Amino acid sequence: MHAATQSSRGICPARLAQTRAFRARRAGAVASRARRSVAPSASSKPTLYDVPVSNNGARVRLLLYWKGLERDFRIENPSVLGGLKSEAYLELNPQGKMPLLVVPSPPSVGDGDAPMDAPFMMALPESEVIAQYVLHKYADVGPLLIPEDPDQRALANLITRVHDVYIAPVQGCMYRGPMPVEKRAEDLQTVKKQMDVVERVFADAARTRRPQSQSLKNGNDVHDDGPFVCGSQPCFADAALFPTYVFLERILPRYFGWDDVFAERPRTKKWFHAMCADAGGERVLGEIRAGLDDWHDAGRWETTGVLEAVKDDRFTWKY
Ligand SMILES: N[C@@H](CCC(=O)N[C@@H](CS)C(=O)NCC(=O)O)C(=O)O
Repeated sequence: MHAATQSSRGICPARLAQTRAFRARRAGAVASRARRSVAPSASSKPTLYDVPVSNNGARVRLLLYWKGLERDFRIENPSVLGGLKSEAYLELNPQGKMPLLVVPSPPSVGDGDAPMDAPFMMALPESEVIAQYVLHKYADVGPLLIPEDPDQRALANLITRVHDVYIAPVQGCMYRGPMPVEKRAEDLQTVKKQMDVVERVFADAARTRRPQSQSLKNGNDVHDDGPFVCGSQPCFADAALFPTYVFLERILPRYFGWDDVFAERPRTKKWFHAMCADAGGERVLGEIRAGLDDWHDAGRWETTGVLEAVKDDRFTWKY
């Protein structure tokens, strides 16, 4: 399963042509056919539908990078199915959002390979659900990325929850539109508040590590100070939070005039820099920043009305 022999890059030309033909058929398929034909073709690998700039998808990609699982998954742009709002995609994820993981059926004994039109086993949307699936399904591959200490695990879950419930739903205020100026300002205020909440959780996580480290250090006031959410090793919470902070760190100064998104958030700052220095983090950083630069070059912040909104001095834009 972990061998690279079925990688789309290593696939034989005949199979590649077959796969391409299959994908072409699939893109034009009507919804009733999509459920059958959307199976991840000949590779029988799980397929992650996602694009590089997607912060929710980057949570899953980062876990794959950290675990060394990249060759065991295919990553496809949802455009191969006609886009997020196509019938074929909505059949798999009625929310019309990415990421989406399509897990193929296991090949039957003696098959050798999955048939081209094999039905998939499950279509799994929602980045946190996919993340948890990857963490548990591949628990024995690479680092565990789940804190063993229950206190640390609870705080990792909390930071993930704060991200998913309070930040991700309003992050669009930074780059989507048109949007009523009042709503944009209100959502931005929420983003600012939640950045403070995240800083507090970082502090709580460090505090819960302190007694153990103190005893290890013979009572000195030295404790495990990170830099990651749960200490010296990254976990799933780092993967959930970091891609969105790549958005915040790039967009808020550029378009909303913030001087420093980490001012008065020293723990978050230290964490962010550690994540940027991490090989997997650096990779995700590059993927997302390149996507944001493309958006910039395409004039996204003009067309969505962001630049116009921040001229409205009835509201606070710079925190
Ligand atoms: N709760 C979902 C949110 C997914 C989400 O909003 N994805 C964005 C990309 S990061 C998307 O698909 N946006 C396109 C759209 O909403 O049309 C998750 O965590 O997966």
